[in-house]
Amino acid sequence: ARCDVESWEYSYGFSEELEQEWNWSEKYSSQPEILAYLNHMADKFDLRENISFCSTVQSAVFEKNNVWTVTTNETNQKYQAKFCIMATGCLSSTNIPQIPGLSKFKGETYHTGNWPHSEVNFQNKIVGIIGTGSSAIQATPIIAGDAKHLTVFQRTPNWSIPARNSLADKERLNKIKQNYQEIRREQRKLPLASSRPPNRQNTEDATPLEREQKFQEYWEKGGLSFLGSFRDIATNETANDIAKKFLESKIREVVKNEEIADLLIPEHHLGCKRPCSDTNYYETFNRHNVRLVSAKTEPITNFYSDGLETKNEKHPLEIVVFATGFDAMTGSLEKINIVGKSGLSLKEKWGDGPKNYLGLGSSGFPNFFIITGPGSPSVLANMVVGIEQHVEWITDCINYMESHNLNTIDIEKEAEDEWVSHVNEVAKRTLYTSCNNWYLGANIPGKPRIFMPYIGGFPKYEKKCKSVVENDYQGFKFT
Ligand code: NA7
Repeated sequence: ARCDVESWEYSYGFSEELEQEWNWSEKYSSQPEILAYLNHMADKFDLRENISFCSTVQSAVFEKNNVWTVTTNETNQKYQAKFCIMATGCLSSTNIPQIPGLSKFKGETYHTGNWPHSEVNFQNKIVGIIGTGSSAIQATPIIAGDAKHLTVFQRTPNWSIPARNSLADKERLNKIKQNYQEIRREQRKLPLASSRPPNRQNTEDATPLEREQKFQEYWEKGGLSFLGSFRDIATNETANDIAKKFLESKIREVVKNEEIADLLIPEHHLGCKRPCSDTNYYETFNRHNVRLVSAKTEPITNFYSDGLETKNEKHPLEIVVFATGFDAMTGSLEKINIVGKSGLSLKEKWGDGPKNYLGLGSSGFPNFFIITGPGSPSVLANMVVGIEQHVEWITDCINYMESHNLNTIDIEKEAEDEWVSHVNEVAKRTLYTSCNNWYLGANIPGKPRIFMPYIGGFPKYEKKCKSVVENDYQGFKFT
């Protein structure tokens, strides 16, 4: 898997030295290179001593004496601290659907979000992949190149734009390095906190020829920036339909079999399910060793010892890859028993959806912060910028508390309620609530349907966070 924001900007900006010494080898780096970068950073800043590895946190409880007690599973070890910061990630709690008979399956199974560190060998194997989101769209062409046969089990097709990954342009990177801080400042002024300014024109203000040229221009740039080809794609149905027609024609140009192309073309609004950025995804369906099975006619019913079954057919398989996504944004937080001031757990409090203020914390949970929590731009902006902005805000807040001898910070309930309704109201102005997506929690059976990330854009959000501080931490209360 690769990042879907260019690597030079999908990287930390807090250290000029780190920025200058690190060289990305590709436009969109792959997982091993991103991991190498993180390891380099851990060494450079001597972080390993402060990390307790292989620790699964079981509970975090706010005690009467205003400290958090955190307990880990493996060693049942307890840690105490004044502040508890959750950096558990938006897409880290994997979702494996409850398909009957899975325990009977004798072959190998993997989840794309929980991949083994040792190599998985697909050579000459009969493989099935379940799902057609971003992870599957990236994995499918690579697995197809190795496997004897690959069956892609598709429940809902997704829109995907060629990433146009390439080796890094060294000259361009050197220019960026000369001006890195300035570029990063400019980046934060853009809705997605990423370097490509969207086109400010509305689709219907352009002539058909201008539209075609603009779509082509953004399509050639590659990746998710296609969504910025016109400013109203995410909000206006007609504009969205026009963009979809363009992408449909691109899929049909590549996929030779018309029936397969029909199955690969999504119905939902472009952007509603997070679009994907691929390398040779559609081309893969022209290969002789790849088959697409659509749940429209052939839903998966169960596993058996040698494969899985769909409505009318048995599919013998040696390896099954679950590319079935995540319990996004709240999953990892709710797996931990987080108990606040009144003895209520975060999971109980969030039973109807994640009640939060600015995505930074939740009322009744003092001295408790969440990095890129629900209610913040998080997954709808450059994640690394979102993380750094939260780290800066939380660090400043802790410094403020320490320098003013303050014991606790909590959130006013009214401020929280107002923020949650604002987040929902902004989302309703877009087309992003019109389909079943993980932003709404709609991929997890029983999860409340609430639009979780803040879609108002990174600059507005950052401004709000700053103004809260300038107004004496408006919406927060201290003791
Ligand atoms: P996604 O985007 O949530 O995709 C999961 C896929 O798995 C999606 O196509 C689902 O179909 C499919 N799925 C889930 N459960 C089932 C069952 N039971 N049967 C068949 N198919 C199923 O996860 P990814 O890991 O690809 O990407 C997550 C984000 O990571 C991505 O958006 C980027 O931001 C990075 P559905 O659409 O629900 O019908």
